[in-house]
Amino acid sequence: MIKLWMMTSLQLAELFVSSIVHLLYGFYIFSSAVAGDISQTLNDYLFKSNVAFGETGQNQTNVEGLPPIVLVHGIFGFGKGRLGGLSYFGGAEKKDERVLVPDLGSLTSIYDRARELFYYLKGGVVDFGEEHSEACGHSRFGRRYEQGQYPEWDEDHPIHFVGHSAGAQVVRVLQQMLADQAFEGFEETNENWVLSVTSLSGAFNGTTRTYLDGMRTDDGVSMKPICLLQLCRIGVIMYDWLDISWLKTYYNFGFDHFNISWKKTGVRGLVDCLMGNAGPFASGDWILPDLTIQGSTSINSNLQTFPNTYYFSYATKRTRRVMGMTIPSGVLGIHPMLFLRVFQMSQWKFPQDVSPPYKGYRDEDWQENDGALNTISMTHPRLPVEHPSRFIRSDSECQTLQPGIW
Ligand SMILES: *[C@@H]1O[C@H](CO)[C@@H](O)[C@H](O)[C@H]1NC(C)=O
Ligand SMILES: *[C@@H]1O[C@H](CO)[C@@H](O)[C@H](O)[C@H]1NC(C)=O
Ligand SMILES: CC(=O)N[C@H]1CO[C@H](CO)[C@@H](O)[C@@H]1O
Repeated sequence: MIKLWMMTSLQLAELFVSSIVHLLYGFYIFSSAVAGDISQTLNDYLFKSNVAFGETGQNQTNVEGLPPIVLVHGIFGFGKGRLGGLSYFGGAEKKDERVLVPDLGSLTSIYDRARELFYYLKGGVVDFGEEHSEACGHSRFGRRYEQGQYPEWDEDHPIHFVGHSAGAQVVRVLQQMLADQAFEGFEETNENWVLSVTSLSGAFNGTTRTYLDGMRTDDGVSMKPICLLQLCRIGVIMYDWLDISWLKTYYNFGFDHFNISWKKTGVRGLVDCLMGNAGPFASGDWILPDLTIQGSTSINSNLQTFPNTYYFSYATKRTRRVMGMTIPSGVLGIHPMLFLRVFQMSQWKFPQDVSPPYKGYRDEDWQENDGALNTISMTHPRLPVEHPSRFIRSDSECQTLQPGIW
């Protein structure tokens, strides 16, 4: 009894600490974006320079030139134009106008992101597909992209994709959709529309962090009743229901196709969402279920590594092994928000009483991590079948590039 009580209070304390840390961090990002914008505006106003800032015309495409590079963000990520002048990719999109940074929603599912990404590039109204949208209870059609960012996109004008974290998986799903001709009205798509995929800490095989944040270990789809993700769920529903337009242009979770706004659902809709009868969290059509080991396995079972595409992946870790134990690699050099998670993930053990997510699962394989993902998940797709790969320590080992292998 006392032991149970101790465990519960320890868990509550942990929940309290992690929610405060995450809230503070979110607030810090948000306020630095606002501060950045204000100082930029003041600057422009005080020192009106005769150099044109920002957009240099609408010439984003260049048929003769090199293929564009599309940077795909991960969870809680955002594209160009969100959070004011802040850049998710450290300003990479400012270096060249052929670098594109789409905004795919920060908590939307991998499937929905891949659909959105296609129309962002090709242009048109986002079509989530009839079957999927019915199953998940959202509108079939989403945002309209009047002008695609790369309308000439096809087999002869392929694109380089760079995906961070969940973004890497989004690109793989998109490539499979292209191969499967899954976009109505675009029957000529194929896998060779993708010239290369570069994954930065890609979430290929899921992450044990999802369980620490509150996903259930037995199914990998639903949440525990009390956890960080539940707080996040309530926050997101309120944010979307209140639908304050300037806030939403600033930061958007990407659930507009679920019609959560009070203008569309009223108070009853809010109650329905909060009770878990409607919305993305009810149907599981959001990012976390896609990032559990079970979720990734089910996505991966339909994804191929294609022979003509170049695949690169960069894996990261913030742990080291000391006397058979995996521990965080240091106090400095790890972001304070991630430190606790690096530690927790390095100690993570799958509960004994539920069946492991796949045959041959071993806790020690999953202990190396960077606070968000397990290193083993980042190198190449492995679940449910291992895809071809070659481990490279330094770029010099990789003289000639070879397609069809990670
Ligand atoms: C856009 O590109 C075309 C051809 O590449 C060029 O002729 C035109 O001047 C460019 N326009 C702008 C606004 O840069
Ligand atoms: C959401 O609202 C739009 C119109 O505002 C409607 O066309 C669509 O069917 C609605 N979707 C759902 C899932 O209720
Ligand atoms: C961490 C990891 O790689 N886990 C597994 C991913 O999937 C394959 C196939 O089931 C396993 O062999 C890996 O061990």
